[in-house]
Amino acid sequence: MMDGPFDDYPARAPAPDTDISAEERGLANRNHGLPLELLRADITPAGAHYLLTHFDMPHLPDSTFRLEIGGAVRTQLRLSLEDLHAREQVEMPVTLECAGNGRAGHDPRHRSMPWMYEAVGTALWRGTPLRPLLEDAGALEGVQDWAFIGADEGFDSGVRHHFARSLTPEEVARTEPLLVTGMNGQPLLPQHGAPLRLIVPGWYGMASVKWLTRIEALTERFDGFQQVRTYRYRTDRAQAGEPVQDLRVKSLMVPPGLPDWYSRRRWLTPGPVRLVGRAWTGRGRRITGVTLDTGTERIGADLSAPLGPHAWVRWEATWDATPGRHALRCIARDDSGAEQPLTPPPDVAGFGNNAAQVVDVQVGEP
Ligand SMILES: Nc1nc2c(c(=O)[nH]1)N[C@H]1C(S)=C(S)[C@@H](COP(=O)(O)O)O[C@H]1N2
Ligand SMILES: [Mo]
Repeated sequence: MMDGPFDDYPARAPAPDTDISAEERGLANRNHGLPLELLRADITPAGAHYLLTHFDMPHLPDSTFRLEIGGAVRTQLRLSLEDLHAREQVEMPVTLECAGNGRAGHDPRHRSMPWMYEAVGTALWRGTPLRPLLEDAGALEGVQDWAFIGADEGFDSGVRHHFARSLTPEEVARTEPLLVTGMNGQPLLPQHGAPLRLIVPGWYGMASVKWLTRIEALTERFDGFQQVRTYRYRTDRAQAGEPVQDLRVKSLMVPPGLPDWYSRRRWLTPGPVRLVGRAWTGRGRRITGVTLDTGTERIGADLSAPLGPHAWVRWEATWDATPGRHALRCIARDDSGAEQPLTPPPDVAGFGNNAAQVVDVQVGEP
């Protein structure tokens, strides 16, 4: 790895699970997760939605904000927030998950944001569909990619860049992204990309560029850092890898009983326990089942109606808790036949870890 412009850049060698670096602690304090007990809410309160911000949050006052659409287009556009609000508005529940969610479940672990299970949330996003706006700009012959460029800028691996991602015209047509100015009935909060962000339904969160200020039509494929140097599935660092895109099937449960403050281990009394959680998947696929595995039993969960084609479903199951220590797992399946694995899928950067959550519970007499 290059050092870039900095002296004494900290080592990013794979770390054993016992060794959390000061830099990882710094990232974990800037980027918080969803407290898992709030999985009970259909829509995640904006302040509890997970956050992942690579650089510094830019300050973009509403009155001077403009979105530019340029590059290989017939008509360059420069839109104010008023222009964007005057267009068709839609509101849609979308489940967002960070591609690095579960990274800390790998051993050894890639040094980055050390997520366990909590980098997921479902908000009601409000905005205008992207595709008609791109049609108004009009792609010229030979456009292969649309680049979405955020106002935030920094370094990674020695490369200075704005956070930016791209979608091909086919990916735009398939995912129907939104240009979002509202979240859960309120204006977008600064940490979630105010005043304007992209939301790409069904994809991991990196595609949903925050603080979006420029869209550019390109006659070649976009080669920005966040597109080609990271967010690739690799089992070896030397590989080019496959791009990280669609959400993998996954589920979580609200940890039952009473928590221990430090270890987060759970304590409950014997008898029936109602377990609740959420399950989600990508590409508009449907969750077909969730199984609660208690170590000795496998219990089929009841599923609620999905909130929308790109949002999680609620599941519930009753477990007759018996005295002793148990490892509870929930395992979801979708209509492509995919099912969550029990161990993390191999990936050198810890992307796409959809291994079943394990909740350690102690059942004891009251
Ligand atoms: N401009 C910009 N957009 C960004 C990011 C960023 O750092 N800068 N992080 C991405 C990543 S990795 C994720 S997971 C989501 C997180 O969105 P949230 O913080 O609103 O939950 O935003 C994406 N969009
Ligand atoms: Mo992310």
